[in-house]
Order: sequence, then C-alpha cells, then structure tokens
Amino acid sequence: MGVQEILTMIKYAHVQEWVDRMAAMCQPDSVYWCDGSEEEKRRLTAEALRSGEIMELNQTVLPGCYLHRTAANDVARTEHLTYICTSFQGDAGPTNNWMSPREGYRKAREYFSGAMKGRTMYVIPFAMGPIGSPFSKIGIELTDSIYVVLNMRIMTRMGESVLDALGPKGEFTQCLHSKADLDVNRRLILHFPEDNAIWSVGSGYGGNVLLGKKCLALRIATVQAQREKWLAEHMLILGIEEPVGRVQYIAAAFPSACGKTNLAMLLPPEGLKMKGYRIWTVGDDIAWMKVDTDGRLWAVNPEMGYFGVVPGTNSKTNFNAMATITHDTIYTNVALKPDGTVWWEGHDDPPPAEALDWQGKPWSPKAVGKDGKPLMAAHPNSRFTAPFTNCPTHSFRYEHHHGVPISAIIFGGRRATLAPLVYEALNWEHGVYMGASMASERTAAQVGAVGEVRRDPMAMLPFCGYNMADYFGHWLDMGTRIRRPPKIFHVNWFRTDEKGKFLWPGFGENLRILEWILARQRDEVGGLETPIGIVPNPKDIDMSGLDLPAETMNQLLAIHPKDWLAEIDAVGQFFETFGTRMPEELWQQNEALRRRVLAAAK
Ligand code: GTP
Ligand code: SPV
Ligand code: MN
Repeated sequence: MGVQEILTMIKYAHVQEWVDRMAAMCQPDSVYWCDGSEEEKRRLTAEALRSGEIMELNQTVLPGCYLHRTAANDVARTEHLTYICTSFQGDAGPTNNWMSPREGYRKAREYFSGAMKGRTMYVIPFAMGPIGSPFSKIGIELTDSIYVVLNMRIMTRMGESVLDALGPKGEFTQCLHSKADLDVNRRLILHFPEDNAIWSVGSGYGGNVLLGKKCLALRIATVQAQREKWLAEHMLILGIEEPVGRVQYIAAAFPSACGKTNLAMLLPPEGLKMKGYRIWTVGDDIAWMKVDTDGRLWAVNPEMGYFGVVPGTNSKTNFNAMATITHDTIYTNVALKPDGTVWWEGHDDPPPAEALDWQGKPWSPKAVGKDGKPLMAAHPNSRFTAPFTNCPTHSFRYEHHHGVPISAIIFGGRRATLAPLVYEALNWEHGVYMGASMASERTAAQVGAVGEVRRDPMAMLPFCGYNMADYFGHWLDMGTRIRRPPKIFHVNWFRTDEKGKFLWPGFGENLRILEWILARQRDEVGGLETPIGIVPNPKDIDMSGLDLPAETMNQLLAIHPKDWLAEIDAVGQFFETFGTRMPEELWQQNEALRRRVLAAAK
C-alpha cells in the first residue's frame, strides 16, 4: 500500500469503512480508487480495449471515440426492475415499484455476493453540480465496469477534487453497482432515500448504471429537494441571446427520447437567422432549481456531459450534436462500418452497403428479421456519451455556482392528437396541473411497448423518488416561494395528420415557438384564450422562411372539446390512483377545465 492510499484511508475513514464493507460482500480481486487524471483515463481505456469492453473507432475521423456494445437484453432502462425502498409503501406511491429497505438489501445482497470475483472494484468519487456551489451533491460509485468509469468521467465532475470537497465527515450518496452476470432475472435497481444509497446490479446500460444520473440526480435528489425546498427535474436548460445582449433561459421537461437534447442544442432556422439569436446550451436532461435571494428561480445542470439518443441525429435535425460527437465520444449500440466509423438510422450518410449491427452481426440495408421487417443497424435507443464542452453552443455559465435565472418552464410530450402545438397556463397552479396531467407516447428509452400513450407527469414518472401526489404538492408549494414565478407552457412537436405524418417541422423551427413563449413572458404579445389555456394568434408566430400552409397551422393549434372531455376523465382516473394524498387544488383544476370545455362546446 502506498503512502497516498494510507493518507486517503485515514482522511476518509467513513468512506473507507463503507468501501471495505461493500468489497467484503462483492469480493473483488482488487479495489482501485479513481483520481480522475488523464493518465488514469489512458490506462483504463487501454485496459477496456484489451478486455473488449470497448472498441477503438477510426482515430483519424473520430479521434478519442470508442464503441461499446451492451448485452442484447440490456439496452434501455428497466423500469419494472427499478424500486424505491422506503419504510412505508405510501412514501413510494402508486407510480413506483416498492420494496421495504430490509427486503431490498436482502434480495440485492444475494446478487451482489461474490459478484466481483476476478474483477476490480473501482471507487469513483463524483460531484453533481459545480463543486462548492449550493447545488452540489457528492456521490461515490463502486463499480466493476470500466465502461461505467469512463462514462462517469464524462458525465460528472469526477476524481480527487471531489474527495477534497467531501472532507473527512462529508455526506455522500452511497452508489453500488455490479454488472454481475448481466442476467435480467437477477437485475435490480434499488433506491434507499432514507439511507442516501443506491444499489444497482445485473445491468450495464446507462440509465441503470451511471448512478449519478437518473438514480442520484433525480430519484434521490427529488426526495432531498422536497425536504430542502428546491426542484430536481427531468429538464433541459437553454439560453436565448438577442443581439442586444439580453439572454433569457428556458427549462423544459419532455419524457425520454422526446426532444430535450435536440431543443437544448437548437440551431436557428434559415428564416430567423437575420434576427441574430445565439442559443446557449446549459443542460439537456436534468435541471436542479432553487429560489435565490432575488426571489427568482435559478437552475444548474448537475451533469458534465450528454448521454444522448443517437438515431435520428444528423446535421439537419441537430447540427450541434453532430459536431459534439466527432471526438472524445463513447458510442453505445450503434452500427460499425468497415472503415471504423459509425452509422445509424437517420444519419446524413446513406446506409452503408455492409456493416456490423449494434450487436456486431453482419448487416446490410436489405437485411430483414424473422417478422419480415427491415433489421435496424443501430439500436433505437443507441446513445452517445460526450463531454459537455464538446457542444459548440455550450454555455460558459455551466460553472456558475448560482446557475441561470429561468424565465419560462415548458412541459411537453409526444401526442399524435389532442395537445396543440403550444399553449400557456393561466397561472402557476394551472401550470402544475398541466405538468401533472401530462401524457406521452412511449419511446425506446425504456423497455416496453413503444407508442402506447401513458401518463408521464412532468416527464418524471420513472424518476420521482417519492409519492408523486406529494411531489405535485411540492410543486404547488414552490409556486408560493418564487416571487416572480416563470410562466408555464405546454408544447407538442409531434401532432400528426390523418396519415400519421408530423404536421410541424420541429427541430430548429421550434425556435419560432420559443420566441412566442418569451414574448408572452415579457407581456409583449397577446394570445387567444381557450378553455385549455392561451394559444397563439397564428399571426404572432414568425413564419419567415417557413412555408407552412395556414390550414396546417390551424390544425396544429386546434382544440377538440370531445377529445378534451375524454382526456379530463382519463386524468381524473389517474389522479384517483393517489387517493386522499392527491392535492385538492389539482382536482379543482381538473373540474374547472371540464367546466370551461363544456361551456365552450355549447
Ligand atoms: P432522453 O435523453 O431519453 O431523456 O431524451 P431527449 O428528450 O433528450 O430526446 P432527444 O432530443 O434525444 O430526441 C429523441 C428523438 O426525438 C430523436 O429521434 C429526435 O430525432 C426526435 N425529435 C427531437 N425533437 C424533435 C422535433 O422537434 N420534432 C420531431 N418530429 N422529432 C423530434
Ligand atoms: C432517459 O431515458 O431519459 C435518458 C437516458 O436520459 S438514461 O440515462 O438511460 O435514463
Ligand atoms: Mn432523460
């Protein structure tokens, strides 16, 4: 044992004691403390290349880029194996799987016991949020996967500086991960909010194993946020700068694979370029928000990187993402071309004549599966991991300890029908109702049936670490704490025509809607009062350079009372599941909406 290690042992005795206990259970051959250095990165990369955990891509075209393939049954978050372990089931609520902490530890201990035999246990100290800021939370992840270490290096502030910030008695989230035998029948993602601990076993997929992300920065953080009166949300943060220098920030919650990364990296469309906007990306997945001394809501992105959806990414849909992933990026489950570069469905380049698919099997554009359908080259939930500063539009304010002030909050989902392109809440309470009643079509980001509409309140269904009825109550309470609350909006980029084609071009064109939202926030533009909220006067959306028939715009903004009445019933049924814990205000909002829709339908 070196001098440095002995010093660490003495200085961080409380960490050491926990690491020892976990090592005794998992029985790794060795324990290695990560320092976060470049030298360490080179060493671990070489080791992962040797073991086949990652593959080197063409270093001339994609310097610093690697490819990782997960097991075929381990490609997305497994919500059915994700649990909140609290003493009382009511504290997890009806939207979460629940186990008692005793049962959770007992079951998982069985899977963890001896799971790291023949492997190294890596100790990863990491911080979420700028170190030393009032937002900062520290975690330590123990893992037997170098892929996890290399990803955590990109996604978090990781290494020795974190231990310095932790100090000899500092509180940290205990994060334990083992891929074990990657058996889906022996996989569990357990959260113990009462112990500030996370145990994940049997998976190697991002959201299940990069424990700083969904597990800490959302599920555990939501519990802390409720207690400490702040918000931990599944939201992007972007800044819109006008040529005069004014920058306004927007936070937006869309469910998984519904457009956060794309909106956060937005490139102004041709027709709006002359206005000279600059877009600043502050975050693409998670926002932590606090009321500052000025009474406004301020937000930070607790992460340091992007773990983004690959398919559909190209220079037209997301130019900045394409630039982001040209170097120092880990690709997971994309297709590999013979020249050592990568490809996916929706890439700028046409399909390669031959490639290896995401599982490493030979693939060609003509390949069809047993069901006669074309085989995908990349997995629909294939992902890139890239450093935050790789994005050309990244905001230098990501390091600011107090974050950025939020002017507007947007909720949104994937709805082929019902929800119009954009509408504004009448006030904070109505906005909370809009968030609480949100629904969206399921995507490939989680295991399950794609396309089915499900309630996903505030895009937090899979990520709220406590009873969602209490979470809604917390949102209502936060409204009373913010002196100048941001206005709340709902958007839907995914409305379709009868043939299932998207009516709205989306991506960069979404800036036209953000313009209206900010103008509304500054009281500079009117709107049409409808039963569901305020929608734009079509003349108030700048359509320069976009050739969209007036009829299409009408379709995008149309509100169909019959559909809304059915929706209100469905929302009522959803609220019912929370029983008496459901805040009365939201029931009142549902009934007020019903009255307004009925009155308008007469
Ligand atoms: P997570 O990382 O899973 O939380 O997802 P995300 O919300 O960041 O989703 P992302 O921006 O990666 O978008 C996922 C998918 O939605 C991609 O296939 C995009 O091409 C598609 N998408 C994003 N924005 C738009 C849009 O404005 N219109 C349309 N039609 N599709 C979009
Ligand atoms: C999501 O599914 O919302 C993601 C990807 O952002 S993961 O980190 O896997 O949860
Ligand atoms: Mn997400």
